Parts: sequence; structure tokens; C-alpha cells
Amino acid sequence: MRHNYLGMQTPEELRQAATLEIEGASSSAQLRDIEQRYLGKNGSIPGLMKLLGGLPKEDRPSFGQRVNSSKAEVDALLASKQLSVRSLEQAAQFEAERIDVTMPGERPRIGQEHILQQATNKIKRVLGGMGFRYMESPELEEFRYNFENLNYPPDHPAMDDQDTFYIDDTHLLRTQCTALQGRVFETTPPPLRVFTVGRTFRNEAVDRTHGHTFHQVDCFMIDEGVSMAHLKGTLGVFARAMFGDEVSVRFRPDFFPFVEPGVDYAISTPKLFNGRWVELGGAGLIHPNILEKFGIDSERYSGFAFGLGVERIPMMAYGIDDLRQFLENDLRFLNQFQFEPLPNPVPTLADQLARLQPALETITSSLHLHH
Ligand code: FA5
Repeated sequence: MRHNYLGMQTPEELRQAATLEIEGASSSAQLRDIEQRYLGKNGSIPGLMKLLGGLPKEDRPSFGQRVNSSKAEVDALLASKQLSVRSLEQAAQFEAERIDVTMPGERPRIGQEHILQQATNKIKRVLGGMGFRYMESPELEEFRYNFENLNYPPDHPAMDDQDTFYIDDTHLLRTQCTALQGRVFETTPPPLRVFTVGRTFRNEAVDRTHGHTFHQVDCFMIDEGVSMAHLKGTLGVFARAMFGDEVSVRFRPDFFPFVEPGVDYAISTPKLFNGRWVELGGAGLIHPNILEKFGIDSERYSGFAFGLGVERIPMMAYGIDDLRQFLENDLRFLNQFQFEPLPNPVPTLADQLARLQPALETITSSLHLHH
């Protein structure tokens, strides 16, 4: 057994002690600590060199060697232990941070179009599919397009039906999308097929079926030989496309200054409101006065026009009985409704006319009976 140097441990003892500690260590932090204590600047193994001066001269080289070889061994042991500890630590870290890519994801909240927008889109696709061209005109409209050009005589009480927000003597918030007609007739010679969907305004007492701000579809065509049969056929196809095949359509005489004859247009479906008739809008043959006013020969050309409330469409499709809900932005209400997408591809005009054929024949034969 080697003697102690001034009560200090020998290089071999220190190496032994370090070895035990290294073997027992389980983290790089512990290893760093061991390294510092044994090999660091003030570490115990290099510290042995301070003893050299007190040793007999002949013992110094061999002692120096023993210190160095202990140092080298501890160094090598530390390095190899460092490697294995690090790889264990890394494995543990990977485990802790593991992501299970097979876990179900969080479904992102996807918005959907507002119910009135969905209705508008469907109207556009149906009427567009029947060959009507979509156009827009201003919400802040001139008196002459909203009333005067539409064959309202000055101070005619029919204007009172549409209690109007006037901006000044000649401007108003349009009360009906029929205001588009004069703008089109001014610029476009017949034959023409046009429709619009837009916002309309009336100074109404608001209730379940009346808003001050609502939407209308307005649709019209002018060509040679256009008759009530075309109007009824078109509105029949429109109703079935919007509400399904079981819908019934009713026309009753009604008055609007811009049509002659005029009708109101109502639908009923067995599933809703106990099959009660609900008025969607008005329609008729464009008044010859209007055609003539715009230089369209009323002997040669005739036209039909119809105008419907957009809000009434989802109300009838879903049995909603209060249109104020549309604009309250309550998502619990709005998220319930998803218009069924039209089949893709959308039926062509030819498909739709083929479906319409029996109805057209009935209408035509009933017209003949009355002659
Ligand atoms: C018109 O506005 C005519 N321009 C329709 C027309 C066009 C007739 C072409 C003939 C030819 P009326 O005022 O009835 O008509 O309104 C048409 C539809 O708009 C009504 O049937 C209803 O569905 C809807 N509507 C009218 N006022 C309101 C309102 N305050 N709130 C919600 N919808 C309304």
C-alpha cells in the first residue's frame, strides 16, 4: 500500500474515487460537477502537483507520471460516460416532447355564408341558368327610376304603398328593385332577359314579415310574343328549383302601375305553415306605356316582370316566421341553415324546359279554352 502524502490521497485513490462517482452519475450536470472537482483548475488531481516540490528528487518523475495517467484515465472515463448519459437524456427529451401525429386534430371553425347570401346565390344560379343576365343598379336611386319611369302618374296613391325614405326632391333609397328596368331599357334594345338581387328600403313599421331594409329579386324579359304563359312557366320553374317539387304556385290579379295585367305570386308547400299560401311578390306583363316611353315598339314586343322578397324565400324554405332574426347576427340561429347545393353541373335550360313542358302545355291549352 502506498503511503499518503501529507494526509492527501494518492493519484490512484483519487482516480478510484472519481471512477466510482462517474459510474454512479446519471446526468451531464453531475458529470460536469465531477469533472470540476477532480480535473478542474482547483481540482484534486491537478492539485497533487503541488506536492512535487516536497518529494525526494528521484520520486518526482514517477509521481508526475502517476498524476498524469490518473488524470488521463478520469478524463477518458468522463468522456465516454458523457456520451451515454447524453444519449439517454436525449431519448428522454424526445419521449417527453413526442407528438402523436395520429391524434385527431382540432376542427377549425369554418364560417358559412349568411342565409340571405345563400338564398341570393341560389337565386342567381337558378335565374342565371334560365338565361337571365345579372345586373345591379344603385341603392340610392333617382325618383324617376324608382317611380316616374315605372308609369306612376304624379301623386298616384300607389306610391304610398311604398313609404319612402327621400334624400332630397329627386333622390331616395330605392323601394323596389324594379327601378333597374328603366336603366336597362334606356341602354339595351330587346330582346333582353335581365335580373337583379339587391337591398331595398321602406319606412315601414317593422314586424315579423316587414323590415325597413330588405332584399328583392327583380326579373324581366322582353321579346316578341312574350305572354303570361312564359311568366307562369318561369315562376313555376323558379319555385320548384328554390323549394322542391312539391311546391304549388298561385297567381291572383293584383295592381302595380308598371304591369298590365298584374298578379300576385304566392306559393304553398305541404310541409310548412300548414300549407298556407305565402305571397312572395308581384308580377305581370310590362305595361305598354313603359315600353313606348323607352322607344320599344309595343306592337312588336311584349315583356314580363316579377319582383320577389328575398327574405320570404328562406322563410318558406325553413319555416322561419320572423324575418328580424336574419339581421340579429345570432350564430345559433344562423348556423342552422344550409341551403342544399344545386346539383353539379347545374341543370341546363334545356333540362329545365323539358321538365316544364307538361306545365306549359296545360297553361297553353287552358289559354286556348278561354278564347
Ligand atoms: C313590389 O315591390 C314590386 N316592385 C314587385 C313587382 C315587380 C310587381 C315586377 C310586378 C312586376 P311589393 O311592394 O308587393 O311589390 O313587394 C314585393 C315583395 O317584396 C313582397 O311580396 C314581399 O315579399 C317583399 N316585401 C315588400 N315589403 C317588404 C318589407 N317591408 N319587408 C320584407 N319584405 C318585403
